[in-house]
Amino acid sequence: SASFQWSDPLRLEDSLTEEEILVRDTAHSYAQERLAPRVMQAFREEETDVNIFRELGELGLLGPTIEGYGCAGVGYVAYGLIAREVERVDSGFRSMMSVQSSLVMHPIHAYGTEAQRERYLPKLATGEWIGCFGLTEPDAGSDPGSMRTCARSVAGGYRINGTKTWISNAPIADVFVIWAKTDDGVIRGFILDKGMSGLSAPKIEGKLSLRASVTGQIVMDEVFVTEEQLLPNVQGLKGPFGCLNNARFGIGWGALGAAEDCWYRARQYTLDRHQFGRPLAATQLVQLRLADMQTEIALGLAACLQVGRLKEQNKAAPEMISLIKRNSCGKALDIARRARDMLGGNGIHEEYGIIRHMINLETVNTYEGTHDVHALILGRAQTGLQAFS
Ligand code: TGC
Ligand code: FAD
Repeated sequence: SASFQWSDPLRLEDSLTEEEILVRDTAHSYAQERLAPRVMQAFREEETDVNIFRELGELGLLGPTIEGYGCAGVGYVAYGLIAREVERVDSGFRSMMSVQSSLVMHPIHAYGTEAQRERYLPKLATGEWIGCFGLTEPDAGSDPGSMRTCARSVAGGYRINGTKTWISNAPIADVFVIWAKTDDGVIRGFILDKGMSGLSAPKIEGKLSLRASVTGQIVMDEVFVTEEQLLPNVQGLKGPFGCLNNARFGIGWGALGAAEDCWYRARQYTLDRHQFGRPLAATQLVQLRLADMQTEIALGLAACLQVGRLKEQNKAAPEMISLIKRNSCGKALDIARRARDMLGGNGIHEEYGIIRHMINLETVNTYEGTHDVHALILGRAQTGLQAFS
C-alpha cells in the first residue's frame, strides 16, 4: 500500500533517474561532510575559501550541464539537485557555484568561439580558475538595459570603461564575463582576464548577508581587449538574460534546500524541547507551522522538477523560471523567519544555522531579479501590459 514519508511527502525521489540520485548523493555527502563543518567560521569571519571551487570541480559539480570540456554533461534536474544540496548548507556556497556554472561557463559555452571554450572551460570546470559575472551597475540594477559601461571601438579591439557593482566572486576572480554597450548602443559580452591593465575588483565591505561568498565591484578604466575577448554569438539583453535563465532556475531549487534545512531543524528542535510539560511539537500551533513548511516545500520542489523536465526538452519559458525563482525565494524566506521563531532565543544563535539562512535568503530574494521584478515579469505575461516603466 502507498506509504507517506514526512520528509518527501510527494515522492520526488521516485521521479529521479539513477544518475540524478547519484549526482544528488555526491553533492549531499560533499556538502554535509566538507562544507557544513566550515560554514560557521566562513560566515562569521567573512572567509571565502577558494579551495571550495577546486573541490566542487573535482566532483564534476561545476558547469555540470555542459557536454565536453571536462564537464559532466548531466541534465538540468541534476543541476537543480546540486544547488539544493549546496544551499542546504549555505546560500553563499551555492552562489559561488552557480555564478561559476551558469553565469560564466554557460555564456562562454553558449556564445563563445571554439577557441574561447577551449581556453576557459576546462580550467573553470576544475575550479583552477574562478569566474564572475558583471551585469549590475551602481545606477542599473533591476533595469540593466540602462547600463553605462561602454566598449569603445579602437584599433585592434575595444577600450572598456565602467563600474559594475554587487558582483559575486569578483575579488577572487580570474575570469570576468562583463556586459557593455558598444558604439552602436548594443549590449555585448566580453571576457576579461585578471591582471589586464585598468581592471580591478575591490571587495564590498560591510555585508551582513551572504558572508561566506565574497562580493565586489569590477572597475574598468580604459581596459583594452582584442576582438578575441568579445563573445561573438549574442547581442542585446538576451545575452545576460540567457545566463540568468539558468542561474535563476538553480536558485529555485537552491532556496528550497535552505528552507528544508530550516524546516528539519525546527521539527527536531520542537520535538526535543519541552515547555509546559510536553514537547513543543505536541502543540497545535507548532504542528500547523510544520505542516505549512512541508506543504510549501513539497509544492515548490514539484514545480522546480516540472520546470526542470521542460528545460531538458527546451520547453521552459523564462516566465516559468520567474515563477519558481520568485516562489521558492519568497517561501524560503518566510519559512526561515518562522523556523527562527520556533527556536525561541536559540533561533538567533549561529549554532543552529537558521538565522544565517534567514539573513542569506534576504539576498537570494533580491538578486537575479527581485521578488517584485519577477511579479512584474509574470504580470506582463498575463496582461500584455508592461508595468516596469
Ligand atoms: P525586455 O524588453 O523584457 O527584454 C529585452 C530583451 O531581452 C530579452 N529577454 C530575455 N531573453 C532570454 N531570457 C530572458 N529571461 C529574457 N528576458 C528578456 C527580450 O526578449 C528582449 O530581446 P530583444 O531581442 O527583443 O531585444 O527588457 P526590459 O529592459 O524591459 O527588462 C525588464 C526586466 C525587469 C524583465 C529585466 O530587466 C530584469 O529581469 N531585471 C532584473 C535584473 C537581474 O535579474 N539582474 C541580475 C544580475 S546577476 C545576479 O544577480 C547574479 S547573483 C548570482 C549569485 O551570486 O548566485
Ligand atoms: P533596485 O533595482 O534599485 O531595486 C530596489 C527596489 O525597487 C526593489 O525592491 C525592487 O523590487 C524595486 N523596484 C525596482 N524597479 C521597480 C519597478 N519598476 N516597479 C516596482 N518596484 C521596482 N549582480 C550581478 O550582475 N552579478 C552578480 O554576481 C551579483 N551578485 C550579487 C550578490 C549580492 C550579495 C547582491 C546583494 C547582489 C548581487 N547582484 C549581482 C546584484 C543584484 O542582481 C541586484 O541587487 C538586483 O538585481 C536588484 O538591483 P538593485 O540592488 O539595484 O535594486
